[in-house]
Amino acid sequence: MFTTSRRITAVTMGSLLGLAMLAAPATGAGSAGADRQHSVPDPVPDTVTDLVDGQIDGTVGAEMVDRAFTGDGRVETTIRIGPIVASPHEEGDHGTHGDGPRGPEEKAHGTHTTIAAPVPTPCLGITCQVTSVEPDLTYADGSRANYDTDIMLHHAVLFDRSREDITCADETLGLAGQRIFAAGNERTGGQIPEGYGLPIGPVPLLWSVVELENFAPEAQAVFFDMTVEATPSLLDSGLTEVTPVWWDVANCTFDSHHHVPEGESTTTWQWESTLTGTLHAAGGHLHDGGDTLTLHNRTTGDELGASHADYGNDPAYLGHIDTMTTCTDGNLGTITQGDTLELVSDYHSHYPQHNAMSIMIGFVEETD
Ligand SMILES: [Cu+2]
Repeated sequence: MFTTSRRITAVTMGSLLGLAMLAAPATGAGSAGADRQHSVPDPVPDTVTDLVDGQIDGTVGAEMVDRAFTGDGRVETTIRIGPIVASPHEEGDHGTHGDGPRGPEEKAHGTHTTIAAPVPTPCLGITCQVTSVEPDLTYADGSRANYDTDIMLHHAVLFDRSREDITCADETLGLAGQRIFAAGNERTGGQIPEGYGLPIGPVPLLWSVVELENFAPEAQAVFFDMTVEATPSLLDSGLTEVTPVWWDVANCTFDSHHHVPEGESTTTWQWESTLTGTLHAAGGHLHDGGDTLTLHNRTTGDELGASHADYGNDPAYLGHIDTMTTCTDGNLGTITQGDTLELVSDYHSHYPQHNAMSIMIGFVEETD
């Protein structure tokens, strides 16, 4: 079902971004999910150049700063992307914050900086199964960067260009590779239920896009950190593989932005499933004003998962969205190829927004 040309061109976006270390051929990228792998970089198509032009301010490095065996066969790796120098915001005005509908009454105004970075593999030359990812935004000394220090993590997306994206396979964005994890400023971790793992190949085919919003009148240097827990699968990890699936009301656009009006609103998006299996985990991302993100299987009538936004739990967020709940108990429901899945996004915003987001990532055990 996947053509050779599509599989091969998925390699090229990383090279295009000047990520020299990503230009290595993906040969031997592991046996897991071999049907979505490819091995040869090829010339950059013009459509991808157009897509990325103007979206990325530059590239930065990334480093594995810590690595420890947890004793139960897992490896915990801390990866730091950066330093990322967020451009100064001349006006430095936050707006005010207060009681809801949801989130602050005024949009925060800052200056955006977007970078691309290679991501070192947590697997050290062998295939492994990732079981959790914990994101954070910090300064060089390890202290946390947030609204209370005049900066926020607009979003970070992690791509595996050794595999084809599930819901954007036929779109230009699909050329970037499979979207396997994302984080907003709420920094929700990705947790895969016991017994399951996300397969990552042995060569560094992971890369990321990180967008920051700086409210300070001076530049700020920060790091996007990820603590990744993985089980090396030299022989048999004993874990069942799951496939990451990205559902997004503005799917396959580079920025995932969509409009929400002032007040209560619902935005929906449907996708005809191209895979068959069981959904084992799901988590969502919304912006200020966001309430709930729900995934339904309209064919079976089942609700598969809901992710709720919350506010006011951590003073560092100054009233902005600080929590998205996740569903990680496993067995959230079944999906059959051809089923209609619907993502329903509820906002109750103090102000109209042109760049809201409503994204859910799920992990599916494919059974066909
Ligand atoms: Cu976002």
